[in-house]
Amino acid sequence: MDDRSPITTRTDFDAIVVGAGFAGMFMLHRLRQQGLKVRVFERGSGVGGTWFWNRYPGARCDTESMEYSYQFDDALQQEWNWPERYSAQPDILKYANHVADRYNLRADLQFNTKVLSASFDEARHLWTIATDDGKTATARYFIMATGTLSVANKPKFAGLDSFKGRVFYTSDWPHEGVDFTGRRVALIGTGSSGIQSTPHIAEQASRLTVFQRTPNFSVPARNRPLSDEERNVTKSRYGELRNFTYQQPFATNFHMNDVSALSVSPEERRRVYEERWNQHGGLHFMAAFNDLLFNSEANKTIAEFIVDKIHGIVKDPKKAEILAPKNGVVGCKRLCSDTGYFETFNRDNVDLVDVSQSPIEEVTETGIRVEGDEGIRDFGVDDIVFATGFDAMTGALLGVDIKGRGGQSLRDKWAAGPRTYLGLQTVGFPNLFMVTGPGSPSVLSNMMVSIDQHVNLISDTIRHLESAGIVEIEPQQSAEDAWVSHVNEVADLTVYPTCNSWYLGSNVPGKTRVFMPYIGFNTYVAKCQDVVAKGYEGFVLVPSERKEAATA
Ligand code: N01
Repeated sequence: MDDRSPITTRTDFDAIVVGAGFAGMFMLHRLRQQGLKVRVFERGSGVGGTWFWNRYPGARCDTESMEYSYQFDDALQQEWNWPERYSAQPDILKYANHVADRYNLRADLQFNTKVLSASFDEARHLWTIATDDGKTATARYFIMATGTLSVANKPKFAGLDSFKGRVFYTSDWPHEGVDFTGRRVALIGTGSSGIQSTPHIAEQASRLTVFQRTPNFSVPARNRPLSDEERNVTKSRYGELRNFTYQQPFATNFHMNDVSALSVSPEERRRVYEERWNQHGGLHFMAAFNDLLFNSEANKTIAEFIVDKIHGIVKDPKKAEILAPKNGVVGCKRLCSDTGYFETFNRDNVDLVDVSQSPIEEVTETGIRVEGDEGIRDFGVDDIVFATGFDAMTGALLGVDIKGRGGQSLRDKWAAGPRTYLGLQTVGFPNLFMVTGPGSPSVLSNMMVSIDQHVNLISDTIRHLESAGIVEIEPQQSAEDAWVSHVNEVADLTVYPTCNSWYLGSNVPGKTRVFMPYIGFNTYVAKCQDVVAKGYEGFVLVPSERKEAATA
């Protein structure tokens, strides 16, 4: 918390930003550079967003460190030394804090403050924001930098409140850490968070029982320390590398092998997959061939390869059978990147329970009850770890009760799924901007690059509005409708809509199934540039009355 006086007056700020993760911090920096008075509200007690909350053992980024970092200041990227190829959560949080200090961001950050609601005043072209400290503040621009994976999906198992042991969520991990020594631990969920934490918890716990609903594809991350030489080589051509990633569909350098998986012999395919598995690792796997995400026959070849690997690693054939996805589509759910995940199931203290056919029935005082063909099975545990994911992309946006023009609620408008123009704005909510909102590349890109692009676009737009005397910006209905259709048309060209994933919101009970991210960062950037070049094509820009009168 900063030491400045609390907000006591209305209309205090030019811009109010929600969230002090990487998006909110950069947004603040950019707008302050433009001379705007900005306040950032953050519900946590520190900066870092997702990296502030997700402190579970093994938490690590799946984008390479030298790319998963800010690019707005060459001095910053030259002076910072990432220790590993893929950064661990503590290193990323250290970096976030360094940035906050280096640019004196804390002066305009208000921590421990949750934004509850926001409403638009049409007569005054202002947003009024209410926070959980009972105060309100107004601003001309309201910017949601709330992240895409920031609201936890917490399954409501019957009896959970009666459980006498400890309960943890990977997405809200205790800051002091957790000691599992001598404990019997249940872990529910086998997405990236479960897959990363499993090997670490298994090392400490007396027994770890993993409850798996859907088998997942995971490949070795091949993480390792970065040498000075490697860092220096990247730093010497950082500008060139950053430009290159801006032209890539996922805003990262995946080393795409620009050949169809179906155009080569089975032996050659195997050779390429082995090379990716042994050397590149991680998400680079999806670039082993150029059609893995577009052609289900091509995708089957990589699925078979990974399934073979799982059977080769996991010694107990029953466990291997449960772990290996059947008819799975690789990358449809985000591909996981692990260090020793499948190997962990060879430990004597690790069990695996398939809950795909017989879901977790309830949590009892002493453990987890599963009822299925084998009758009722009780698993006595001391601790339960939920690695059950997020209400992704819309959860945090709809977590604030946002009311736009005519008192329309964003929750109502998006009841059947999010509708935006460019993932940036939505009709009926003037001057509300979303950083990496639904309909933008966001989670299907290197988030740091998408944040860079969106923050620059929003701040440039605000600069334009200020200089042109525009008091409101909002998408045209036709532009929004066309964009929503386009996002879906592009998704339908790929394998993404063919499974249940958080990209579609289908991991959250009751959430409408709609594909949310836009696929193709490079085409998205070109589209945004074109929109701006054409005078903000697809947006309605309302001049101030004074200006209207002057030009009448
Ligand atoms: O969440 P998930 P996550 N009963 O939604 C299961 C990023 N991330 O936190 O598949 C039983 O992927 C659910 O089962 P199912 C990354 O983008 C990145 O792991 O729905 N199980 C699934 O197995 C990632 O994709 C990094 O059938 C239940 C699991 O919980 C995203 O965050 C690290 C259940 C949730 O998996 C989300 O990952 C961590 C229930 N009632 C996260 N409800 C890196 O950078 C849910 N599940 C590497």
